[in-house]
Amino acid sequence: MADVENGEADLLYFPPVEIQNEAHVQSMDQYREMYKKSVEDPAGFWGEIAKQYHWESPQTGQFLSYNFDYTKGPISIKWLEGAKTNICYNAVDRHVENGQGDKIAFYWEGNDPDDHGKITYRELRAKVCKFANVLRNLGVQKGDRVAIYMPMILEISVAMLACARIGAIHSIVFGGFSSESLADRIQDAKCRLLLTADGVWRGSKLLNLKEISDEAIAKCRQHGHEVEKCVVVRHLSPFEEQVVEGDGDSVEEPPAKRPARQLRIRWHHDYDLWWHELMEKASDECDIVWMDAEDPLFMLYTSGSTGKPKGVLHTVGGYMIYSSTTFKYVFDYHPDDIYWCTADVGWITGHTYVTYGPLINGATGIIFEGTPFYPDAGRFWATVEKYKVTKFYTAPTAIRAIMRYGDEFVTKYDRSSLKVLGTVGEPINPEAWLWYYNVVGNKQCAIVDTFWQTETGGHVLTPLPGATPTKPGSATFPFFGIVPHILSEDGKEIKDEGEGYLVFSQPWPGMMRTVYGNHERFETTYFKKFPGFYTTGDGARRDKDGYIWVTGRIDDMVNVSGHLLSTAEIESALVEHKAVTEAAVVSHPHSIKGECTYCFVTLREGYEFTEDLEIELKRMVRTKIGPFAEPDFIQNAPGLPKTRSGKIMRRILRKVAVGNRDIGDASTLADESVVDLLFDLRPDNV
Ligand code: 6R9
Repeated sequence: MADVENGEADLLYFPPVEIQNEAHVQSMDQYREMYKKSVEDPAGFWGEIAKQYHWESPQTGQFLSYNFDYTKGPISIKWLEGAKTNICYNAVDRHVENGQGDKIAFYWEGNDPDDHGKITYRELRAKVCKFANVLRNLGVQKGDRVAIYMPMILEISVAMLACARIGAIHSIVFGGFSSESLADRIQDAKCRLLLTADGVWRGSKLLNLKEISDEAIAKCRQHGHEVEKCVVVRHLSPFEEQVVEGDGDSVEEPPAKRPARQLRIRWHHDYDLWWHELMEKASDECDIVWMDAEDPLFMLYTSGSTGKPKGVLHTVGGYMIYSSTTFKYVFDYHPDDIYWCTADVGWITGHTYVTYGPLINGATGIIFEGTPFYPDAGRFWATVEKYKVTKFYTAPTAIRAIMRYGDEFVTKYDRSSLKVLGTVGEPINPEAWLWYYNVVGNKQCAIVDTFWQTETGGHVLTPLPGATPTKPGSATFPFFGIVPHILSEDGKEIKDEGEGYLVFSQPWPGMMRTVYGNHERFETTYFKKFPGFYTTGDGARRDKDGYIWVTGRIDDMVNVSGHLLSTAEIESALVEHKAVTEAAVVSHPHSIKGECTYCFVTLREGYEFTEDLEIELKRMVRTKIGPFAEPDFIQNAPGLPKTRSGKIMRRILRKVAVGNRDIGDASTLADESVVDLLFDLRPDNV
């Protein structure tokens, strides 16, 4: 067991010699030299890297033009404007043309360990071409948005690449979101096409994605937005289908592979189409649409502090260069690697480090449908042994959850293939870091704690496996091209040791370009707090050795198991319940999830706070947002601590949530007695 208290966490962990000797970057001196060039001459540095990819025609405008200071005009970021390329061509065709067609692009590992598959680059090219033709036949054109609501199956990457091939903008919605969240995102992006699957097993839970999709389509219709077609992958019912006539629609009740796993889905002849039927008829050759480097590639929604999610927009050229370069250096990629990122493609980590980054490098990756606990808590390491995984990337919340089951689930599997172990999504506590290092990595692996965001497109603070001495819990230093600063509340730079707001002063190729359909929101959210800087929304501390430690969100955002949720979004779900007049949600520490949500609800006259109501309220949040957003704690709050101007003092609610009566200065409160009452009503089970 890691001995955090005895100072193990304060030690420096140096790169293992074998990793260092074959690494792309082998020392801090080499890192510093490359870093210096990347920030002093971004056009030279990235221009050199850009030569590795195929460009159909050279850039015509400037290599880089930008404005980070809204007082001087609109915020804009442009890399390689005028250059024509296609990310699908670079991720797939290029490798086939270079003689790598027989290399495995992905292994697919199903929820059930007996379910697996694989696809070579050549086969992937054929599938992508077919589906790109399907999209074209359905009338999808360059610039159209396509919604994707799919599980972790090969088709999700095929769908992304097919969109990219013809210049359609994909908008993936994570399979754990509710029909309401899906409908909101479809409408915001004005998608006319939805791609989904019948359903998926996650551990021992069955998710009927088609039913959720149907509900979302119906909700869109109620709001006057028409989803014209829904393409459904037959995933749980791979064999002969049976059609049972229903009332009006027909109900498909196909025999499942395993009898216990039958899934009934409703079939709507006006909009539903089977993926496999469309694919059968489509040609496996499809022309590439050459895109401007600054054309949109995809949008991905992330929580906004006002409650309404933001469609983060990424563009083709910069994202291509950045996703692949961070992949190459941060995982120290070599052609014989077997790389596994456990993230769902529905999140940015899956976009950049399951699909695009690895494929652009020609890597062999794994798409994993299951969970870390099915069939048991050894699943990750059984899978590492099965495929001889060399580079592994997961979230601290998964590490903490697995740790609880004891070391044996890890040590009984052969992990000697592992070289680099990555984490992402939230700060990793030193204890989990040390367990990952000592037990999983057997002290033979480099740990890379990678800090980044949906908005940054790829890693921005991270160690490099062959170069950076690491400290448990620190994301260490900036990646190439990233210029971090720590600012105080009044915008003063904290140069040496100290803590404040984490911001960046220069653009990098993979950063977001705008919020889809709302450039003003982009400017306000990220650029108005400190003119001239991109604000991450996170706090950070620099220690005496210059290491950066990300301390967590400083806006009204909660990071539950690595998923960012806005407290405002949960509050608005709660007040939709007829019993609730007001709600205030704060973050509460959680030993596995990192953080969880603690909700205060003020009830309407005539309603009583009961266990049933608590269950109903939790369900309300599940259905409005998604199962992963379900609150852990709900507390009755006859009143909320407010300032005289009516602002809820969340700082005080956070103290109530953890039962800490040391609430500090409460003099600005309109009514101080409310605080004592809240402490008295605090449930015992917290
Ligand atoms: C990639 C991703 C972004 C937020 C980010 C921060 C937190 C991510 C972290 C980390 C500390 C790390 N975060 N990685 N905090 N150390 N290594 O997770 O994107 O879903 O947009 O979340 O996650 O708070 O601002 P996204």
